[in-house]
Amino acid sequence: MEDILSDISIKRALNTRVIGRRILYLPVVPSTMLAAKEEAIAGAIEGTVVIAGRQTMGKGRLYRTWLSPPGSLALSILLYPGLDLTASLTVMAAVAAARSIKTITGLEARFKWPNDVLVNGKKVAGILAESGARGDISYAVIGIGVNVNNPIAALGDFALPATNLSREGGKSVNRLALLVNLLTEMDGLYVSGDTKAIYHEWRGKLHTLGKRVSVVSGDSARQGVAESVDENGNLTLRLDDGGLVKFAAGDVTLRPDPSV
Ligand code: BT5
Repeated sequence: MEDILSDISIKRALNTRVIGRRILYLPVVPSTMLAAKEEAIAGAIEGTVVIAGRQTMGKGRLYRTWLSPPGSLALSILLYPGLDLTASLTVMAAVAAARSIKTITGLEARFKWPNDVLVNGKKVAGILAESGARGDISYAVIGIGVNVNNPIAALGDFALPATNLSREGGKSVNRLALLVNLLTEMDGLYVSGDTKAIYHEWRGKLHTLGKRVSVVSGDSARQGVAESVDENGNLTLRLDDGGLVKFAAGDVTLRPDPSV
């Protein structure tokens, strides 16, 4: 399979039911999240996928930046899920990413709550779920960025060290094959709607559980042991005084506990 991304090469290699019914490949774009939202506002069909050769203003959570230079993968999927599936989209995308990484590179991916995909303890991919509405139609956009063959040194230093698939696997990775596999896995999970099974697979790869962490929300931080996560990705933290606090995935950042 050639490693050339284009509307045609992707469409030709794809055999999915919902995700990828429409493919928009853009060589350079500020952010595929914004492009996918514009598609939603214009009434695009469910399963529209926007893929970028590179992004100039890639977005992370909480107004952070995601760098996606050439050689990486950056895509956003437009969905019109019911309320039942909306909360599971980040978990679903993480599972799809881990499966495709395993299939295409043989590497085992693990997750750092709530949305980081790690290989050998370093961040290889990030997931961002956003939602909006056009009139009374609610939409969700799920963004996935993967470091594939892009040089890591060029990214700079992050709190959580970054890596890419070619470095971890020792050889360059065919991005088209990875993309097609990722969309196919996501399609299977989304169409199945089996949130229980998806959650169990995700939880099994969650390296955060049982660890001492600091949960940062705005200006405040709480320390404790990450005790459990529920099906919607909410984390329960066991505080040192024995109390329990629950955190929603959307609005917090996880750091190692500075006191250990
Ligand atoms: C994420 O946010 O990890 C979600 C990233 C989602 C990116 C995709 S690409 C396609 C779509 N279009 C977009 O514009 N976004 C989505 P968060 O957990 O907030 O992590 C962001 C943090 O990761 C940054 O503050 C950096 O520390 C670090 N970072 C930035 N670029 C990185 C990279 N390429 N690899 C590893 N870490 C990175």
